[in-house]
Amino acid sequence: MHLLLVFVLQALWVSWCHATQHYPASWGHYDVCKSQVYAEDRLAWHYMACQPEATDMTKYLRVSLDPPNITCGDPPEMYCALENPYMCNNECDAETEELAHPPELMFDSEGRNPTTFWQSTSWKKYPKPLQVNITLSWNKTIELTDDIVLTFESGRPEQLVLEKSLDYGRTWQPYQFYAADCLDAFTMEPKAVHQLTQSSMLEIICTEVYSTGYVWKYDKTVRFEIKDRFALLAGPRLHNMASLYGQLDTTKNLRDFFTLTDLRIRLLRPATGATMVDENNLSRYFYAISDIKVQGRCKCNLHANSCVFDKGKLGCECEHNTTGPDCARCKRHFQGRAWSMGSYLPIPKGTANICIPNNLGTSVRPNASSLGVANRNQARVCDHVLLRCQNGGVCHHHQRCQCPAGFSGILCEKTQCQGDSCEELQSRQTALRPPPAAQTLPLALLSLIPSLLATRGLTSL
Ligand SMILES: *[C@@H]1O[C@H](CO)[C@@H](O)[C@H](O)[C@H]1NC(C)=O
Ligand SMILES: *[C@@H]1O[C@H](CO)[C@@H](O)[C@H](O)[C@H]1NC(C)=O
Ligand SMILES: *[C@@H]1O[C@H](CO)[C@@H](O)[C@H](O)[C@H]1NC(C)=O
Ligand SMILES: *[C@@H]1O[C@H](CO)[C@@H](O)[C@H](O)[C@H]1NC(C)=O
Ligand SMILES: *[C@@H]1O[C@H](CO)[C@@H](O)[C@H](O)[C@H]1NC(C)=O
Ligand SMILES: *[C@@H]1O[C@H](CO)[C@@H](O)[C@H](O)[C@H]1NC(C)=O
Ligand SMILES: [Ca+2]
Repeated sequence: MHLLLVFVLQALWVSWCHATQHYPASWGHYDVCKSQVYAEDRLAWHYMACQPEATDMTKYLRVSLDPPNITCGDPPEMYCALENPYMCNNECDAETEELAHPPELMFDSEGRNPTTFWQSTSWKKYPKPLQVNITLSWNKTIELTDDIVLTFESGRPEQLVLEKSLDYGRTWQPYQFYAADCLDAFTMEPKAVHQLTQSSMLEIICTEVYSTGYVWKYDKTVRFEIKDRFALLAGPRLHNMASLYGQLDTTKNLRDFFTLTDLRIRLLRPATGATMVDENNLSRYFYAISDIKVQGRCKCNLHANSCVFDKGKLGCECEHNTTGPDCARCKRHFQGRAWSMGSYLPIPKGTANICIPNNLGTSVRPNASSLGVANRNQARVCDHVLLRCQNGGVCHHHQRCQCPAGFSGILCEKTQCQGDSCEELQSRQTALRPPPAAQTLPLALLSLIPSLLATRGLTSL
């Protein structure tokens, strides 16, 4: 009975959405999992897709270094400045608190003067490479919502690879390559993130933008540009939010790209500042990192709006009768239909795809299509029930609305577009058509897009 109610409420919702074509900028927070509504003279729950707020994820990670004894200070060492071999006043001594540079100092709160930083031993064994892996582990699937920013206290490395793991460190994939000379270091053509387009937005690039060792005094940061990649989708203004949400909701690669359990910073070659390494004074070459920023949220498959850190472990507080660290299963006795992640569609509150009790007879069990459930295995963009194509659009295989001339948007809900924005929209739709075998995985960066665009002021787009 209450499922029927949900159905009715959803129908109301959707028609409200369609009636309200001028989308408010506050769209897509997905911060509420359920609300009580009064319908047919009684109170009932209305369930919605929900996700935790984005936060500083460095508070919840475990850091490990490889080799483990690569931190400076045991035995104590004296370092010289890269740009001046006579300036040798940087002393590292693990036994003295003021002179020690342990890994934790990459994650303490900055803003103090002087900055606190982790530092490696110097390149004593030159020409044997000085290589360090810094691995950050959450033991939980998380979704990035903002740029990863590494701030170096030393010169920025000449070669560095950022890698990620989606399976708790069993396998690793590169995220981005950084080198002073990409061809030489990785046999890759150098590329900057602003050269990416919608069709190449998930490309793994090598960039030379962050490896200019000699001018490190003026810029010490190395970035992995999440926001710039989001902006490729979000468009110059918020006109395309509806189609954007739809595309993200159905494109597994896109969701996976921003999802991870571990990050690894592979430092492959320190800043040398000049073409020749000064073999007589190797105390000038080392790595030092003062800060690492990782903003993100727990991946809860749109079934939780909070994530708790308990006994050193992050876990979603699952709603919708789901369970598990990522809410990726139905609770016992609530397996009346296959588990499904929540859906961002229909905008703005999504579809909760709650788990339902086992003991509902098949006759009563709701049919996925009759509930407008967005099942990610055959992600439903449109249908003839709740996700109706508007303005005479025709739904094709539940995958897209074919819109008549003059209309656009995932449900053909937009009445017009002018000049450039028309073409842009069309190319975007071509670029991001969901792959035929889209699988089940989440995505949580969506709610962020409006706010990040707002903070960027949109002008740079
Ligand atoms: C760093 O990790 C990579 C795998 O991501 C591994 O191949 C390499 O040997 C490690 N390097 C060091 C110095 O531990
Ligand atoms: C670290 O330990 C390994 C062996 O455990 C040793 O070969 C290496 O020289 C040590 N490195 C430093 C910088 O102390
Ligand atoms: C590096 O040069 C400085 C200045 O000449 C000197 O004080 C220091 O001992 C040198 N370090 C090494 C390892 O030669
Ligand atoms: C990771 O989390 C699981 C529970 O989800 C726990 O059993 C395991 O011990 C944790 N591993 C580490 C290294 O903390
Ligand atoms: C989950 O199950 C409980 C009963 O154990 C029920 O009260 C609650 O309404 C259910 N929640 C959802 C989202 O179906
Ligand atoms: C679900 O509904 C469709 C028509 O809307 C029907 O063809 C299909 O057989 C139904 N599936 C089940 C499991 O009832
Ligand atoms: Ca610090």
